[in-house]
Amino acid sequence: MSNIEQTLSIIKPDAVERELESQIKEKFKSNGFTITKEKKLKLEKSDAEKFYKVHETKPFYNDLCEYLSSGIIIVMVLEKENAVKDNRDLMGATDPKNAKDGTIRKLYGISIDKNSVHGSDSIENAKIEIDFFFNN
Ligand code: IDP
Ligand code: MG
Repeated sequence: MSNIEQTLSIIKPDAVERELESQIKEKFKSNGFTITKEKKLKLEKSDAEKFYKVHETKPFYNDLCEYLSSGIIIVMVLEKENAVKDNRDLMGATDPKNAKDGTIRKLYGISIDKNSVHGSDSIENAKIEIDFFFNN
């Protein structure tokens, strides 16, 4: 039975600045993901605040929103079977120090805040996040 899903991925400013776009996209493609939509943009801080609203009570919320809106990002819809979980596995742990070998954050992440990629954490949030960037 086919279980094709979509998830939202973002290449964050630290990775765009270091020109890691093609390496990271290659990682998605070689792991079976198709990039079905994509755009390159710079968020206003107020947009980042909306996007990360689930984290608004966290101590790092302000820095996180400053950071996500600090430079160009590349936003993509990734598609494959079990895309949400498989992308989380391919990304690795939030803190690159704890990420497994071969994961994107282990390979490219600098620190817990500059961890190179975002990925939706559930099918429900994937829908909300895809809508946020592509249906307006
Ligand atoms: P995730 O990106 O692995 O889903 P979340 O817990 O959803 O991790 O946090 C969103 C983002 O906020 C992380 O990717 C990271 O950049 C940042 N972040 C999470 N925890 C911390 C922290 O303890 N200090 C600073 N930044 C953090
Ligand atoms: Mg998250």
